[in-house]
Formats: sequence, structure tokens, C-alpha cells
Amino acid sequence: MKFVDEALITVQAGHGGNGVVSFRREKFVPRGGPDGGDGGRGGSIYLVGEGGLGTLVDFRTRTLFRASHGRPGSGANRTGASGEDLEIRVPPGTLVHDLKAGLLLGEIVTHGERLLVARGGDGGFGNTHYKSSVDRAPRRSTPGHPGEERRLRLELRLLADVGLLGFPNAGKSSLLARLSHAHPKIADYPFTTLTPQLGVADDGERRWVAADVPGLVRGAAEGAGLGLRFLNHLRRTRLLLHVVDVSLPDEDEILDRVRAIVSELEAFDPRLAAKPRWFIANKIDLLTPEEARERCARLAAACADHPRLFAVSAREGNGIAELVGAVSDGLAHLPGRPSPEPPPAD
Ligand SMILES: Nc1nc2c(ncn2[C@@H]2O[C@H](COP(=O)(O)OP(=O)(O)OP(=O)(O)O)[C@@H](O)[C@H]2O)c(=O)[nH]1
Ligand SMILES: [Mg+2]
Repeated sequence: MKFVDEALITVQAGHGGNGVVSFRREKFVPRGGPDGGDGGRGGSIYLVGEGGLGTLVDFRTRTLFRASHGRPGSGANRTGASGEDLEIRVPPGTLVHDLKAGLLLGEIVTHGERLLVARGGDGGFGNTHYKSSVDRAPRRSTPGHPGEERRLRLELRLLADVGLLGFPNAGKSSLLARLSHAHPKIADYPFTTLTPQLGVADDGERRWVAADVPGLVRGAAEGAGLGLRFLNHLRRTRLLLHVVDVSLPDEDEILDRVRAIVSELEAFDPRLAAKPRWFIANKIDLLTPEEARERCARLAAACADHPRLFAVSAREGNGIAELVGAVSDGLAHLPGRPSPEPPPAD
């Protein structure tokens, strides 16, 4: 499954209408003054965030967007009608690049947000505009100005709702693979995951995006392991799933690792530590049901400030359906996505 969706489109704003040359013609006024109106403005094109959209596939079939032209002016100083603006709906999370200039025009982050991508041309001046004390009957007018035209590259970056967090080897990537159709690398050694990975979970009705980041170790705040820079990716998530390998032979080590992660989080950014965080007791297939219950109870008691705990086996699939349902429900009640923060430093 591909997470960076792309599309190339062309946007052509409307041209401005021409200004006109016209003179008043009235009975008994042999030479009326100039009364040629200005042309109308061409329509502009905007991209608008549409929360209900999740992909850019619509742009595979439609790639050219044109706004209408402004109408020419007319006599009696009438300005031509403006061209209508055109709005193109895109999913939140869309980055907009100007292909030719090679620059980022902007990003649509929220529903309803508008970004001007092609400005309509101004209307030309009618001859009224050129009237002066030395020229009372100007025969001059100007044509409308062309509308802007751009080739745009749209790039949809899915924003993760849920972040997976934990020690190396805890089973974060295995859990991501279980929750979604993603195929992250999974292996029995630490630091298998080197860059953040995304997956879309889907319970038939509701979808959410989970991000798997490289494992954290003790001292990460001081640069140990892969460091903390990947935690930037978790800042915009709404819920953290703290994955814990509860099958470790040394039970104290399980709790020590949990505390280590929490203190690294706090050292990195207390706001991240304060985010809603649920515990995922993973690898229960390696324990007897009795052992699993006992270890989960101990973990829950030690982490009473983050009360939700799910016992799962990412490898065998136990407890996964319940987890997906609970996360879908949870996201419906958790506060919305926080406003965007500066992009990650890495
Ligand atoms: N028995 C069992 N093994 C599991 C389970 N989940 C993960 N594993 C194994 O644990 C090892 C590590 O799994 P990963 O998913 O790569 O762990 P990770 O947390 O992504 O590790 P890093 O990317 O290194 O941080 C692999 O050998 C997995 O097959 C589980 O529920 N049960
Ligand atoms: Mg991994």
C-alpha cells in the first residue's frame, strides 16, 4: 500500500475581460464623453480541504481545471461580469508544489482551508479610464490580463492518528502489520525499523493511520540508539500505543523498560508524555493464560495513570480485533488533531 499519493494537475485561471471604447450617445448631446467600461476579472482557482476525502485518485482522470474568463466591459460605464472562481477539493494533508518553479506553494492541513493556486487576470481598462483634461475623447482601452496558469504536483501525506512506541523488538512493526495492510520489516533483532512507517487500519467502517517508529532505548534523550528525533513524528498523533514485550523472562525488566520509555518521553517533550497512551502487552502467545493475566495485572498496577491495557499477540492475532475496535472508538472521542507544528528536524 502506498502512502504518498501523488497527482499532477494543470490549473488555468480565467483571463480578464477587455476594456472597451465607447462614447455616450444622447439626443441633443452631439459628442458625449467616453463611457467604455472595464473588463471583468477572470475567475481564480483555489484548493479547498475536504475532510471526507482520503486520496488523490480523482485526479487520475481529471487533470485540467479552468476557471471562466471575465466578460468585456460595455458602454454606459458597465464593468464586465467577473469569471467565476473554481474550487478544487483535496484531502487534508495535501502538499501543493509548483512544478515549474520547483517550490512548495502551500499545504492544506484542515477541512475548509483554502489556498489560491491561480489568480484570475484583471480586466482591461475601458476608455473612461483614460479621460483627462487634455484628452476628453480617448479612443484607448486595454485588453484583459491573462489568468495565471500552473502545473501543480499534489502530494498527499497521511497524518498518523496513532503512534506506536516501545523498546526495540517489542513487536511494534509486527503490530502495525497486523493492524493494517502495511508490510514493515520484522526481525528478531533490535533496530529492525530504521525509518518511520505508516499503515492504515480499517475495521470496515472506520479508518485510521498508525505510525511505527524505530525503537527507543535507555539514554535515547542523550543520543543512545537511534536517538529521539523520530519522536517528532509522534507529536501530531492523537493516541500513543506503548508496546511492551510481556514475555521477557525477567519480569522486573518488563517494568524497568516501561519506566525507561516514559522517562525518555518526558525528557524529550512533556507534552508527548502527557498524550493519551494505552499499553499493549504483546507476545502473550509465549505465556500461559495464567502468566499473561498475572503479568498484565502487574503492568496495569504500575501504570495506573494510563489505565487502558490490551493483551495481544501481534504474531498470532489474539486480541487484535478488540484493539482495533477500541482505538476506532477512542479516536472518535479523543480531541481532534492538534494544529500543525513545525516540520520534524530530521
Ligand atoms: N511470539 C511472538 N513473537 C512476536 C510477537 N510480536 C513480535 N514478535 C517477534 O518479535 C521480534 C521483533 O518484532 P518487530 O515487530 O520487528 O519488533 P519492533 O518493535 O518493530 O522492533 P524494532 O523495529 O527493532 O524496534 C520478531 O522476531 C517478531 O516475530 C508476538 O506477538 N509473539
Ligand atoms: Mg520495527
